[in-house]
Amino acid sequence: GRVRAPTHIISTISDDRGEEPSYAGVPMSTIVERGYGVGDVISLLWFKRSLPPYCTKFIEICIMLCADHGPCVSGAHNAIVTARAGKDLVSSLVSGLLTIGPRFGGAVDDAARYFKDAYDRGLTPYEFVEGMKKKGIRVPGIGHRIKRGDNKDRRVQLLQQYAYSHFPSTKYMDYAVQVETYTLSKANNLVLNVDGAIGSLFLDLLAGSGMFNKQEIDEIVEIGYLNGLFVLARSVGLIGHTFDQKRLKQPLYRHPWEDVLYTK
Ligand code: Q5B
Repeated sequence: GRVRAPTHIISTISDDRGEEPSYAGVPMSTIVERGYGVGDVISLLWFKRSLPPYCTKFIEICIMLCADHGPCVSGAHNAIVTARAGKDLVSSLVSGLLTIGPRFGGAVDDAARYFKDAYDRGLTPYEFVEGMKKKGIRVPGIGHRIKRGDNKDRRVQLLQQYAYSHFPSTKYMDYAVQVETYTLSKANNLVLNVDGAIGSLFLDLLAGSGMFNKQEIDEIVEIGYLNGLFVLARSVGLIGHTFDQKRLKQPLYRHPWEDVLYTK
């Protein structure tokens, strides 16, 4: 019989061979006709399934809330400096994106991993936080440079409010809030931050929507899909900052001497 030559690439999320491209089997025309949004497209291309509207709306809220956080954060600063060095859009964007990591915006996956492990093992917030301290690991999803217990992050509150009114269960987020209550008793800056809110709420979405089995949830958490939400969202802001600098015809950035401690 006919033998298929081995292929060099396996792809399962999209197909451009027919009359029109399709995402996870859904043709472009259907996506447009049914009024799908970015959340639906992310569901198809990342999770290979159509998620219920409350889930796709949640994904879109995450993206809207994380799109930008002003010019002073690491990513925007890098993009601004790069744009002012005369570099192109892609260079400025990438320079900003490269700052996303364990301290800035890239703690979503680890927050989900650690909150899930601690909750599933039945650890009290005290046992979890003190256990992390003994291991010398900062709790991902906790802490912020400018937010405080008496000045909480509005984005976190908005995500929580949405989940309370739409999610069947918020057990992981409730656990993250208990962790926050404990960390705030130690220091006023140790609030649940936007990474921790998205990480814990996405666990609730995965576990409560009935759209994923246990093996799929473990795989999503293990591979680390969730930093992708911050990366995608913040790209919108980083591109905006790049255009802003170019529109303003800003000159080459040079950091002022007065702001450097020259020491031996
Ligand atoms: N301490 C975020 O630190 C930050 C602790 C902790 C235990 C913790 C820090 C951290 C985990 C990673 C994380 C996401 C680096 C943050 C984001 C997006 C953003 C950004 C924006 C946007 C801030 C002072 C004392 C020390 C530390 C202890 C701090 N965090 N202990 N667990 N998690 N968090 N990142 O203020 O005894 O004095 O040595 O790494 O979730 O990135 O808006 O800016 O949208 O753009 O620099 O919101 O919390 O505090 O380093 O001076 O620490 O607190 O051990 O204790 P800070 P430090 P000690 S959201």
